[in-house]
Amino acid sequence: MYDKLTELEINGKKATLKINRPNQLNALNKQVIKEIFDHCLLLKDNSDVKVLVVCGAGDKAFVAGADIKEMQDFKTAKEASDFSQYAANIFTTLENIPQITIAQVQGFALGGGLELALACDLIIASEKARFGLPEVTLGLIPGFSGTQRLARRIGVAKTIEWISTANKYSAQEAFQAGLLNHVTKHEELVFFTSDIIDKILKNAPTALKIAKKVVKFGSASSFKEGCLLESEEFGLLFNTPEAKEGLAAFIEKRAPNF
Ligand code: CO8
Repeated sequence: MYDKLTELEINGKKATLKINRPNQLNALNKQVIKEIFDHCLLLKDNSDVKVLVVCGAGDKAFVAGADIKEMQDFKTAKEASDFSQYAANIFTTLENIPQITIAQVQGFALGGGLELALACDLIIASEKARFGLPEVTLGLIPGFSGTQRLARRIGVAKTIEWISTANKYSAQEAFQAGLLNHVTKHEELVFFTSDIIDKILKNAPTALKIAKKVVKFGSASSFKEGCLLESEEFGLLFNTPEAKEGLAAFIEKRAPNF
């Protein structure tokens, strides 16, 4: 029996996944990665939960990267490469769960920690957060799909600069680069995130899920294929009770009851 290093708390339509190793700045070891996977499987089949917040315990770090101490024990290139692929697949599972996911970043999001945030739909950070991919200082490169996800989020040129300089960027700089959805005052981070969640939860649940699915699909396929799926899904939604209620509520000048 071992202690859990993560917590999944479900509260009605909202879930919170906390990485809980504050003494190690929430570094991602194999156990944490496996627990993230287990939580994703649970959420994938939970149609009551609409929003997931991913956060790190303590005030100092969201996640300070993959667990460097554990990585040092890797014996072969294959072991390292297999772990990289395993974790990258789990981050893709997280990316594709039906819930809208929000990384709530209050401190360091470095290396694998930034890669975890990148697997979330939105990133909201406090002004104290720091971002970066310092792997080259260890003689490595990002290994949890950061080379790919960061480039898709902020562009190839900035990504190569971020990786090759290993700089740590302030929340303001990360916002300006296009990484973040919002920067808040440190003490307002949780409140601000809750406010966004309340806005999301007012809307039609099936439409939320389908919107995420279509945007994600389109970002990995051609414009034409994305538009085709959008039209198909638009048609399917049109026949749902939620759409009938939403349209009727507008005409009747009342709030919809989803
Ligand atoms: N892994 C393991 N332990 C860590 C990590 C980490 N990434 N980060 C911090 N810790 C530990 C420290 O060792 C220390 O533990 P202890 O008290 O037992 O010595 C504790 O957390 C507190 O950390 P510090 O004393 O270092 O705190 P500071 O305030 O002095 O510094 C920093 C904070 C700047 C965040 C510093 O801890 C740091 O630089 N951490 C490492 C950041 C980093 O390089 N991250 C990238 C890691 S590599 C990676 O993520 C690759 C992902 C792909 C992997 C693919 C697998 C095959």
